[in-house]
Order: sequence, then C-alpha cells, then structure tokens
Amino acid sequence: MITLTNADKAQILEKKSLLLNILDVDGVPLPIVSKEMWNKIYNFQAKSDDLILATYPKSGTTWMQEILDMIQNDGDVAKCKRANSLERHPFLEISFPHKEKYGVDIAIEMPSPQILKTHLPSHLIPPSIWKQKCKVIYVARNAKDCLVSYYHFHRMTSLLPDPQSWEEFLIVFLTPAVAYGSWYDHVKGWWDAKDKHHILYVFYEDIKKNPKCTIHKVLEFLEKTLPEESINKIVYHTSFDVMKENPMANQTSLPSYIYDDTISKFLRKGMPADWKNHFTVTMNEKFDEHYKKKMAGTTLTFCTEI
Ligand code: PPS
Repeated sequence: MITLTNADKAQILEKKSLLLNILDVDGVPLPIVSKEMWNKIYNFQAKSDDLILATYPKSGTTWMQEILDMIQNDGDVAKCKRANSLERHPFLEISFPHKEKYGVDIAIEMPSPQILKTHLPSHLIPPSIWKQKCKVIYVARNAKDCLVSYYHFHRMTSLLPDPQSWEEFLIVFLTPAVAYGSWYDHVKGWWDAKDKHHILYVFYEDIKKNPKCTIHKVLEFLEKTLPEESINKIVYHTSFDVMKENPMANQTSLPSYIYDDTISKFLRKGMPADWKNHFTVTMNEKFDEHYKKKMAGTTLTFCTEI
C-alpha cells in the first residue's frame, strides 16, 4: 500500500494544492499565508534570551511548553494558568483565524525573556536565532505515534485538510504532502543541527518514561535550579491526566470551528504505542521497510513503545 503509483501521486498532489494557505518554501509545505509573511518570519530578529521550542507537529510541543512555563515561573501553577498556552508563547509562523495578529508579530512585541514555539525545520529557522546563540529545545517523537496523532489532529481541526481515510493519510504522510513536510528530514535535520548550535534534543518517550529526569536535563540546559518540591509540582501539573483537565492547556478554549473536540480531543491519548491500535501487520511491515531506508546512516534512534 505504501508503494506509490502515479495515480496515488497525482491524487496527493491534488490534495496538496487543496491545502489552505500552504506555501512551498525550499520544498517544504508551510502553513503560511504569503511570501511576504514568510520573509517577515525568516527575518525575525531574535533576542539572545529568547528560548526556542521546536518540534515536528504532534511531538509533545504543548507538553514541553507547559514544562517550560512551569520552570520559568518557579513551579507556580496559578501563573501558568494566566492564559491559554497558545497565548502564553508566540507560535512563530502561525496565524489563527480567530486572532488578529500573526505569531511573528506577537513575538516581536512580547517582553523578554520569551518562549517561542515553532514547527520549522532546522534549515528554515530565522538565522538571527543562530546568530544570537539562542537556546533551543527540540522535542522528537517516534514516527508512528506522530503520524497517528497528526491523523487525528487533521480530523479535528479546520486548519488542515480532511485526512480522508487512515490508509490514505498514511500515504500522504510518507509522500510527504503534510504541512511541515517530511518527519524524517525534520528529526534528522535537528539532530545534525544539535552539534553546531545550543540545542537540547529531547524525546517524547523519555519524558513519558521519566518526566523528572527530563525536567532535570532541561533545568541544567537552562542553567537553573529549583527545589525538589517545585520539580514534583511540575511533574504533577504537566502529567497527561492533569493537563487534560486544564482548560489553559487542553485547547478547549479555542472556538470549535478551529478545534472540534467532539471529533477528537487535542490531548487525545498521550501515550507511546497507540500506533499499535492503528497499523495492520502489513502496514507495519511496509512502514518499517520505508523507515529503514529513510533512517539509514543516522545515529538517531527512537523507541516506539516504553
Ligand atoms: S501541536 O498541535 O503540534 O502543537 O501538538 P503537540 O502538542 O506537539 O502534540 C500533541 C500530542 O502530545 C500529547 N500530549 C501529551 N502526552 C503525554 N503527556 C502530556 N502531558 C501531554 N500533553 C500533550 C497529546 O495528547 C498529543 O498526542 P496524542 O497521541 O494525539 O494523544
């Protein structure tokens, strides 16, 4: 099924052209309204104390955002409930239809130190981020769970096209005709970038396995210390079950025409290996074959279950 026929490709290209506000930048489909807006994003002037949170979509961005906000606010839960996570940290390249301002415009106005969220691949990051030697935290999640989560996200959001069937979306993901392009290029690009820049590369599965250990790594990277009591509070407040009930983190405050959580929740399953509930044996074999080819030659490895 993953072997693409010409008819498959034509169908996918047709779907790609149906994506709303998708701009092809250097071969990567980005959900950006215009070339002018892209120029503004690419020329964004970062400040040296901006902290960048970069991820491929559905890799645990919102989770790490909550962890970072809790760290920045010394474990003060009330402060972290000051606004929806989308308001707390500008999303560099995104404009939400219910908002007047673009992420980059909010970022320009936001007082320092700020946390900036992005799904951009490493080679499309505004160069000022590297020039200012900003710290970057990259969260990566295994491809199978990312794909499943992205599929359900496409179902529930009007920002992205209808994924059609699960089988069809799997092909679209691998083509790759999804927003932000290839998962492989994204995770490998950032993996290579970590040797040249100030990047902490974190895995979703590791946070799940041992959240405290990841929080310690993040603290060390940020050159910050917190009392054990605050760290315990962060572990609790950022656990899936607690975040799921937190309206400032679970995205239920967004209009339902943007995120329709009667179709699928934004905080949906929150665990590794949900792919097992979606992949057939044949799909899995084909996927593994494709994966092996694409990941050949990299030292980057992932856990697909914990
Ligand atoms: S987005 O739209 O790209 O910003 O989405 P993102 O936040 O990167 O990813 C959403 C998935 O992360 C899961 N999530 C969590 N998992 C475990 N623990 C916590 N606290 C947590 N918070 C968010 C969320 O449930 C989505 O994954 P799925 O597999 O769909 O549940």
